[in-house]
Amino acid sequence: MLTREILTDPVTQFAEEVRAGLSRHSQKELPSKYLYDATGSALFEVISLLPEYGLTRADARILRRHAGEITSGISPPVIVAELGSGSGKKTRWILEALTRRQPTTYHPIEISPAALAQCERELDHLARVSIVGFEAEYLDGLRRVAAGRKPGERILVLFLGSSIGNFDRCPGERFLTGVRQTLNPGDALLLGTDLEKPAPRLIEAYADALGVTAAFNLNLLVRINRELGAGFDLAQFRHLALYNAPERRVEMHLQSLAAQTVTIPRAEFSVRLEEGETIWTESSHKYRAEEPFEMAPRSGFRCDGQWIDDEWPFAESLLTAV
Ligand code: AVJ
Repeated sequence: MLTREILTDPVTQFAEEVRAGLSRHSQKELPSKYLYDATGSALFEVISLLPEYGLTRADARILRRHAGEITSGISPPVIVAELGSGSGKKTRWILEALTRRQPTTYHPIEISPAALAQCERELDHLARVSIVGFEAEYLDGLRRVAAGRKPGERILVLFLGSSIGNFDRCPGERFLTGVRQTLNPGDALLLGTDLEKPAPRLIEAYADALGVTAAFNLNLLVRINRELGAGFDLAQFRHLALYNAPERRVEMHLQSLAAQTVTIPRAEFSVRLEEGETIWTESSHKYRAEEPFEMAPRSGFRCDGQWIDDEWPFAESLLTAV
């Protein structure tokens, strides 16, 4: 079965956020969630296949090997909500483990309609799984899931792939607190976190030889051109990936190769960039294995288990709402 609810995210919100981020006097920035239009979501799927980018494969290995153990402590009936499902490929292992015990409803929550449609196609064939997707931002979608739960049902929230790494550390914990507030005691959150590794290995992962990550990053300007009528010339920008050691995060930037002024008609403003100036488009924070255990009690959870991949340091942590 396959049904879908659409929650709208107007173009005006995009225009406002672009304007706010690009009119800053200090570091200009754009929200990373806008990287995921249809092209961006497809490019991310390619990134996940790159030899340099081991993150997605590490996550998938953990879920494939340990899905039974991960889900065994959550008492049925369980409904699954996934924050930012993307293609949903890795989720299959969790859903198959649960359907061995019970028919399962799966709610992918995605801001990208293209990714949501792909996720529904990817998982629709699974026996005993009903998919009800939400085209929505994380917490809006999760609130809709929680509002529809039946008495006695537990929610398992999946926040895989180190998507939490896009948040700065304090907002990330506030976000976990927001997730907790929509849940009941006994509900669970499976949290994926990419672990610290040597800076050269990280830089390679975010500045791949083929230039797929560069295309993923530059596509944000293509999207602004298309949706807001802007005049960004891609030849005047380059992709930059750097490791910010004190903050323990990879940062992606778009660097202006010349002094230039770009008009963005549907945001009703123009942005002036100096030669070498950057627009910060994404952060990918890296964690120590003990951090999920420390973040859990500060956001209303208890960490009941953790699984780490040995090939590419990455952790899945199972948090229970207390
Ligand atoms: C999907 C946010 C986890 O930060 O590693 C991959 C996105 N950006 N390459 C990440 C991404 C550039 C990815 N997350």
